[in-house]
Amino acid sequence: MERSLHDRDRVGVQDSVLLDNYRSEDAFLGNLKKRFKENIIYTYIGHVLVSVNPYKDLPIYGPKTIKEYRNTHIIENPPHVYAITEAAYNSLIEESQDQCILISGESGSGKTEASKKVLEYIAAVTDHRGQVQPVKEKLLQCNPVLEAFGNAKTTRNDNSSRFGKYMDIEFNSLGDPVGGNILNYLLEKSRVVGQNPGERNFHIFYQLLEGGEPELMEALHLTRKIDYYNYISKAGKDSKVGADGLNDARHLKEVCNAMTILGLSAREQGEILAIVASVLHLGNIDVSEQQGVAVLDNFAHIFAAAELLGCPEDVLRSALTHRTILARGDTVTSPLDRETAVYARDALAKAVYARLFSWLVQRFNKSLQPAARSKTARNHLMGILDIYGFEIFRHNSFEQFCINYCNEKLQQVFIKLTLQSEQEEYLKEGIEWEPVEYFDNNVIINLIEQKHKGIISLLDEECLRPGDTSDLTFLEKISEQLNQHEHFISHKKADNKTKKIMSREEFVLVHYAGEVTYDVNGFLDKNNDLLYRDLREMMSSTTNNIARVLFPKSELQSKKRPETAISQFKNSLNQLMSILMSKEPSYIRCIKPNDFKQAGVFSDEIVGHQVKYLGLMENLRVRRAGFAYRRQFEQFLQRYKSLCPKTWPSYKGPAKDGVRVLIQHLGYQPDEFRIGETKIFIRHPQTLFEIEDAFQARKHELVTKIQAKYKAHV
Ligand code: AD9
Ligand code: MG
Repeated sequence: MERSLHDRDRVGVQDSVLLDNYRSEDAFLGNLKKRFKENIIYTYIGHVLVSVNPYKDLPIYGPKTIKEYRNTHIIENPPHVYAITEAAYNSLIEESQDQCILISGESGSGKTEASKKVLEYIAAVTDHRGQVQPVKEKLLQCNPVLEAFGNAKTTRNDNSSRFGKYMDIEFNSLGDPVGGNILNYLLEKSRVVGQNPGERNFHIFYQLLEGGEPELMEALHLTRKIDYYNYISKAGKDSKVGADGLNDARHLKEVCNAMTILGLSAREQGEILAIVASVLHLGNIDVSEQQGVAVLDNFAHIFAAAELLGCPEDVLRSALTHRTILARGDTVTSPLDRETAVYARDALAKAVYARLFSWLVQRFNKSLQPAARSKTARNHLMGILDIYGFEIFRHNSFEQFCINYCNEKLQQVFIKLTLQSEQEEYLKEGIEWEPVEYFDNNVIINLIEQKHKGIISLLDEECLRPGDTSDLTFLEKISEQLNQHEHFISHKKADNKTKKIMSREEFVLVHYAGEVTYDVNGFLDKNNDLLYRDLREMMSSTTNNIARVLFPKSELQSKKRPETAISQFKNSLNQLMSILMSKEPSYIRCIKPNDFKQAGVFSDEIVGHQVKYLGLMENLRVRRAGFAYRRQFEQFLQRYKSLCPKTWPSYKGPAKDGVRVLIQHLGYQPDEFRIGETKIFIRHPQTLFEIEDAFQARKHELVTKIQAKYKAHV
């Protein structure tokens, strides 16, 4: 294991701040690569952890390593996700500060794995009195269920999260976890009814078909043939076999077991699986057309879906082929044509599944509620954010637009909390300092979310505007109104200026992470997210108890038009931003070393691209241009006072003066430190390493002395 700074040739430096040539991207990449080749996947930029996905199991996790990191300061051990977690946990306990750990990076870079390590660490180091075991167990068991329902195999990642997740863990004043709360963001529900070649639907469908006991399969009217079901086998032969390395049958047992631990009754679990099975049956209901009117075929599946959801078969049949509109108190019912009926069927499947997913999260939250909160002591929260990374596919649609918009917002948090706040802190503390330039992506966020003028407003307007609107009228509108924006390229501008080859159904956004070409097809439909009234009405009176609560009657009675998908997303993201901004953040920036999910392969080009758009070089420059370490006077003095006879065993007087006395005694040169208003700033990590070493030696000496005294006394 990497131990110290002395082994730089072989394993590089553990904090990029220590690189001689810290401005050079090559030096930064070279350092990551050197370490990666030695199976050292973690590197710091100050307190930001950079993690390169090894694509193989490394012996760097588990109880023994956790012990090594417990109660240590971040600088005392090699970089690790445990070190970041320890630091955050420590700050939560010692300084009563709410924390959040923000994990970012593109698809397949290791975010979800990192989030699990954070949780694993917290679970391992808390609750020594054995009082909150059930809470810990529940927190850990949320993941397998959420992954079964919300993750899928994509071309990028065999276990790709297709939803965003923010999990708060609530700690009591003793530092033990007493509860939790999960927020979920925008499940990619289009996947329920179709996937790209080589990809799969959500894991749970395959788990059920592979792992369901014979009686269950019979009750759900399912056969084990995956390619028999349209919704899960459209993507070609890859989807028919289990995803590489995924053991679907075994996972189903884990999922059910986890649900039991989370307090879901056998009845609830049965109803959940019935809903999952109903989706498979819905997908197999064929629709044909006779004289312009949709006709449903395949009775067995209509029957099965109706039974599982708990509605009369004829009601389902009619709701899938008719549409009732309320107009001034009158109801008008008209038959659907084939295309619209297929749309209605798919919309029902997507709505049922996505709402089930949100219901699961709510159900877990109920189960994770703290038993009782103390009236006197405030509990503290540690949030873990694991949300989809930036996506650039060959074909990008509404989903990628939402995901990339979300990443712009997170980059903004990173800028505000790291780059900007770092600079502001120098100002506030009155430390002289030369500002570092960085790209502020606020301009792109404005392009997307500015009221009336931004893409979201224009999209909503097109969705709500009566008359002949379509994806193309939306494109026309944004092309006209945003043509001048430097981060927007319409096909018109592309033709004239950039000579970019774009179809007339596309637009390009120049994201902070790169250019993405979006195809507008489906934007309006997906944003409207329409589910015909007949289907909602039917669902609100089913006898499957869970299905019924997914579609409350109040929704039908509401006169208000439901919010569009993107507006809902925007609001929930903005809420998330304020949650994050109110906490002390820690960062894990995940990097994918190659595009082939392969161990041992480090592509300079692919890593270089991520380093660029994650803003790591800017991060490094800001960090390096300033001071590697800072601490409040009180904390600094408290830790190191024993190193100076004038401050030990006690020091009376302001902490600031105590710090001055202490560092004078230690012989610091004027350039090595600055005294701010509330904190001391130390320029180089080495200075800190030295004082920390001295402190450890002194501690050892004092402990030995006390022990000797005690022995003599006895
Ligand atoms: V996505 O945006 O949800 O598509 P993630 O979450 O960033 O993506 P994930 O954590 O799922 O990626 O990692 C992808 C795969 O890389 C995992 O399934 C593991 O096989 C592999 N991985 C990631 N991190 C580690 C690690 N620390 N050690 C070993 C890892 N393997
Ligand atoms: Mg993930």
